[in-house]
Amino acid sequence: ILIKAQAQNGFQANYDEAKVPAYTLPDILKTTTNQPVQNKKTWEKVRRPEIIRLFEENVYGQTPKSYDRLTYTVKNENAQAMGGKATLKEVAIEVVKNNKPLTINLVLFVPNQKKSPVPVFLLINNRGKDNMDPTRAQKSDFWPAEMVIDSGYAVAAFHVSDLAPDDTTKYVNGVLQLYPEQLTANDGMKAIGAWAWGASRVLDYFEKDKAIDAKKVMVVGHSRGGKASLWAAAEDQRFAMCFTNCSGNTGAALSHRRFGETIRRINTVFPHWFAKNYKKYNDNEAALPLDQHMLLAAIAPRPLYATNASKDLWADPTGTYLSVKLASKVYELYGIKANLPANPPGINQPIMTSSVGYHNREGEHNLTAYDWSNFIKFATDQFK
Ligand code: GTR
Repeated sequence: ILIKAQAQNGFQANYDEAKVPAYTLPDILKTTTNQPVQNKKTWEKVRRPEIIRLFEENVYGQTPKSYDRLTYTVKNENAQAMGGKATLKEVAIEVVKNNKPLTINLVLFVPNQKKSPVPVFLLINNRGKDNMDPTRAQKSDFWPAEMVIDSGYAVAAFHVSDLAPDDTTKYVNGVLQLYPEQLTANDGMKAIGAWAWGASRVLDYFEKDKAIDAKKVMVVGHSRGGKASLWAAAEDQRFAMCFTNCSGNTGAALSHRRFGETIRRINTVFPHWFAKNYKKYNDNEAALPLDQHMLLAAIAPRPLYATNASKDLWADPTGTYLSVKLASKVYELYGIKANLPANPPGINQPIMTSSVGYHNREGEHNLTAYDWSNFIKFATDQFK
């Protein structure tokens, strides 16, 4: 057994499975008043809304749903992009609330070979903007647009900084200007909530774009972006599918395990990501009325795919797999059996069922062509 205790910014992370504390997770299939959830009706009417409320109140904050106006401008269109394989659209999506505007800059490629409307992969881009270069002078496996187009899907991306700059003080300069009440509320949304909000506004735009099948929008995120892709898909049931890549703590991994990154560490280094209330759980995971398996379950019955990387123990691959497995119980209420094995699969051995999928890629914390090729395969299986 590899026993490694690594100091990260002065925080001791546990990487020893034997040192994972004993914990009891809240039961997904029991309501807060301890009633069993035995069918999808009770799930949809009672338990799922309860779970969303628990995450709003304790973790990601409220997500304001209303705005006054959404308009868009196609800033640039090129029907001969990617050597004629795709149509590029650069779209400025403007959302207005109380006379305050916010612009989301969307880069979208639609395959020319396919009959519209087509399904789309939407990336919440938390890394450099060069990863979503509309000119394609810069190409990156973080957003391998050509690969996705060649597979017959549209591919889109927006940058998180349009919604909330990823910075402990500057995060307020974005969506939060439209909803100032969020800034003071203990359950107000912060950066991760703002990014998820942005994904939903892009979906609002897709509903107006005839090239896109708005019933087949798949939201993708890596790491902090993967936390946001989960929250977006959990809250907004219009998303058809969710991909959460190496999302780790307060993403797809179980917090109660305290393996790798912990709540105290994430709240300290990234105080601008989650609602103020979440700080109550620093070194106090046992008090959480939830864990991340419940967030994953809130996506059911829509397909969900989670990943890890073998050298990224910080994001707790085992805790992520367990979370997916626990969430798969809810898919069973819909008659979709995952039958996931008790233990995580080996490295580079994806598991794809008709509800959930998972892989642990060899290598570092990143979003790569390997990850995307499995996303495409999983999506294609689901849409068959
Ligand atoms: C880390 C953070 C993780 C993850 C990662 C990333 O520093 O601790 O939760 O979000 O950044 O986004 O790459």
